[in-house]
Amino acid sequence: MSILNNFSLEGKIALVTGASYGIGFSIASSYAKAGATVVFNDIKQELVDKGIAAYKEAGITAHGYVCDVTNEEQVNAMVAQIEKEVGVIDILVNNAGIIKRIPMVEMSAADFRQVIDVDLNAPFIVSKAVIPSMIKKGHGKIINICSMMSELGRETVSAYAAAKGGLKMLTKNICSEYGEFNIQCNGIGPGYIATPQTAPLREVQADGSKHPFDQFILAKTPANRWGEAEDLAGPAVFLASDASNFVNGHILYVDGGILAYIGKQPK
Ligand code: NAP
Ligand code: GCO
Repeated sequence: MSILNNFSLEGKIALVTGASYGIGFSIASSYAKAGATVVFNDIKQELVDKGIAAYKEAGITAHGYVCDVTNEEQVNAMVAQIEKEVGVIDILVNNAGIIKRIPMVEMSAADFRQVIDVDLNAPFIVSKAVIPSMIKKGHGKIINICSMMSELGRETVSAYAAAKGGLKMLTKNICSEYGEFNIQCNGIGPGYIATPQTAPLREVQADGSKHPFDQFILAKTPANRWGEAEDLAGPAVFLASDASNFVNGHILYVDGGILAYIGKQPK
């Protein structure tokens, strides 16, 4: 038998949250290519429709549901519907996320809470909804999409860093609490990836030059480029597959080397 069989997701059902585009779409597509049945959700019907069309164009039949991951009732109803219509979820990727870039002293408590709600409370709510069936089935994989901000801070992202730091610890706790049931919970910490979420940081300036933040990130990244959503595909398949059955509570940083690097020396 080939070692590559260990990476196959044939026969598995994967739910990727907020996956009609961006990183979630790329991860879900890689799961389909590895043999899994893909299920995703988004807040709005139009985004679910767009997502289904985009998967179709990529040759993938995806099951899309409208659900706000911060709403426990909606999440429980969606998971019950998926179990009925598609089957028990083997792989959950908590991908849906938002960011608000506001200096901390100017940020309202309501804005702070909203980021925590989507980026931290929702992974708790969705994980909680899928774990009981994973226990009954005898296995499960939960992958939380963390961030550089699970380790580092920077100006304007206090809520996001607090949420993603918390998500790293939720990952370790799910591993600690449910590892004995053959559930592996790991995180992926993407570096700076070119998606709609980071588009404002890459906007070309009026004079045609790169955005200062764009230049800053290139100087901080040994790979000397932004990541593409596709860069996360291989690590995501690994963490969803039997190849990682003894990897638990780990955050796999996929960052072109940012966390290893002290930064470029000024000339
Ligand atoms: P994105 O392009 O903004 O996509 C995020 C997705 O999540 C969208 O489809 C969004 O739907 C959905 N979503 C937001 N709130 C939701 C909710 N309450 N319920 C259901 N779906 C919801 O972001 P991305 O860059 O692909 O990021 C995906 C994940 O990776 C996020 O957790 C993000 O924090 C993380 N991440 C991104 C980067 C990066 O550099 N891009 C780096 C590290 C980590 P709507 O369009 O309807 O809002
Ligand atoms: C920011 C960015 C980041 C990234 C990512 C880094 O404003 O600094 O949006 O937070 O999206 O999470 O890993």
